[in-house]
Amino acid sequence: MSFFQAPPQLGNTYDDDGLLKSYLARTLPEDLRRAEEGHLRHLGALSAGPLFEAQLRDRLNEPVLTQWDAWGHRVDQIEVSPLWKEAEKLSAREGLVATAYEQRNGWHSRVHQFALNYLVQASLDVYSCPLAMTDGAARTLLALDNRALLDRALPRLTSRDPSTFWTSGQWMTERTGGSDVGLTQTVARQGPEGWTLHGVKWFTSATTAQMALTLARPEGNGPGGKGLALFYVETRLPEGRMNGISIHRLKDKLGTRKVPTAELTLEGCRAIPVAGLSDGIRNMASMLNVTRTWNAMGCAWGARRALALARDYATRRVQFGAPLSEKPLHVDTLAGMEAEASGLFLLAFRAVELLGKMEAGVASEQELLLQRLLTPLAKLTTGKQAVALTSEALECFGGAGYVEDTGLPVLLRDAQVMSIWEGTTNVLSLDALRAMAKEGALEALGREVDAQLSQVRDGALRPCVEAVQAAMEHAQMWLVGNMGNAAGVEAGARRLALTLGRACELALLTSHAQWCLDNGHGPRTVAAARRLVHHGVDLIRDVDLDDSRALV
Ligand code: MFK
Repeated sequence: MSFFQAPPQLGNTYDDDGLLKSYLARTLPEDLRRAEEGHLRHLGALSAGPLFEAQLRDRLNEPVLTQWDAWGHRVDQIEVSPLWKEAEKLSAREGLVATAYEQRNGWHSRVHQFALNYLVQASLDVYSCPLAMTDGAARTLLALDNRALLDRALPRLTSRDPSTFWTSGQWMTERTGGSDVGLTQTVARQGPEGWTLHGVKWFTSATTAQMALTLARPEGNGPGGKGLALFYVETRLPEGRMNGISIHRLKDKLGTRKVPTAELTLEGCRAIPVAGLSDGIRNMASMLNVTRTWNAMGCAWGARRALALARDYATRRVQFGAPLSEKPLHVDTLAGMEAEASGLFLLAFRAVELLGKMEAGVASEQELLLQRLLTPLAKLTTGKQAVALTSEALECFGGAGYVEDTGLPVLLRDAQVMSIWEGTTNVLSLDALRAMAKEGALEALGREVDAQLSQVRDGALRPCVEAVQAAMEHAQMWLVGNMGNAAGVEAGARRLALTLGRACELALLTSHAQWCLDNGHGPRTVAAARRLVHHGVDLIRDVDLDDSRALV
């Protein structure tokens, strides 16, 4: 008799997610949570049902660039996949950006917005990329308060009407530097009709956007990031032609293959300075803070999707006489993944809360410092976890996890970008160092961790409290001990940053576990916190730099 394996199924992504439910119960005001529950469940059903099915059907559709029409005109049209077209409309309708800007619920608006995205994005083939940049552009225009640009672009970027909704690009990367953006070569020239840009952008994500924020050096300006200015660009002129932009080709990438990522030449691209003619990198920072927060949340929904599929499959796959879900070693593996996914979920949402407080104008000095440090820590820590976790999830399917038409390998390929774009792990570790050195943010993080731990009373959580305290103490001592040793601090920056990120995750998970015990949400998060301790929090090691040099 032939045997056919049943594929993994998804349940409603809201109903099936006990961690999300307990988090929202703890964080959102009760009336808001109750009022929104129907919408959350609706998105959870869409995500697990029609969108997931569409995603599997759409697997082989990738964006196509047409540079020339039949009569030789340069057109540079990008056709995106059917699911992406649907995702654009859905994003507007469901308020996936707008919810944060309508500010109906003060700082909770951000938590609300990201809860919506968390439920649905894993079924939208990384449409989160244009949405993240759209959100970042809206925030940047607000922060820099350019009235004319706000009047023109903000209503579109935050529209709930698909016919008026715009997305934005974030064009930073050039051939000279993805990390060292100060090397940007694009020049801005002022002519009688305004500013034009001239140069090459080497990676532009989601190039179908109607507008972009980008960096260029006004002629005569000095080198480095200070000499750059931030410009607003609309990709098409009113008559429909491209705005001095030609698209060379789409990148042939490992993952995020539904995202049209292009190389562009700007030659006479009309642009408007957003905020003066210098300090472009500083002015772009609010965009980076938003997109890096999206990145951390992207790790949370990617990890949750991988784990949901692996967990369901474990109940369907029988080996050696029993379902995998009854095999102690498989249970151990899934439990380890759940602990990591829980930690990274809470760290990503903590970054969201702080962003929300900052934007609503209710963040304390302390919280502003914390937001500056926690954002890169969340981005870099969750990025590494998402890659490891999705790799493990694929292994849970054995050979099926390595076969494309199961729809599983794409989970890993799409996760891999999370530690690369928006700043690599190393670049973000150095950013975290700068935040600690310049702005005293480590003390703010210490106070945050103490505040989380002060909630904890249950004896089962004692090892978690001790592990966090020991890691934080070690981090502080290591930094003090290496004062004056700039190369040593730089070499150890990633170990330091990951230690702080993991310590923060464990502190958040431990205090959430206590809350769950106190509020009838069960002992599951206690087990997750205890498990995270075993995975290790403190990664700081005294590594001899000369030894490292000898190895490369
Ligand atoms: C779900 C997925 C969603 C995500 C989708 C996104 C789509 C992907 C698109 C991309 O990947 S776009 C490309 C992303 N590229 C990067 O993220 C660049 C990575 N490199 C860095 O972040 C470097 O650290 C940086 C370019 C910022 C270093 O440049 P500099 O010139 O050495 O910057 P410097 O001197 O440290 O900072 C300049 C100013 O900006 C300083 O202010 P002051 O002038 O007042 O001193 C800094 O404090 C400020 N600044 C820099 N980074 C900041 C910041 N302020 C706040 N937050 C930050 N993170």
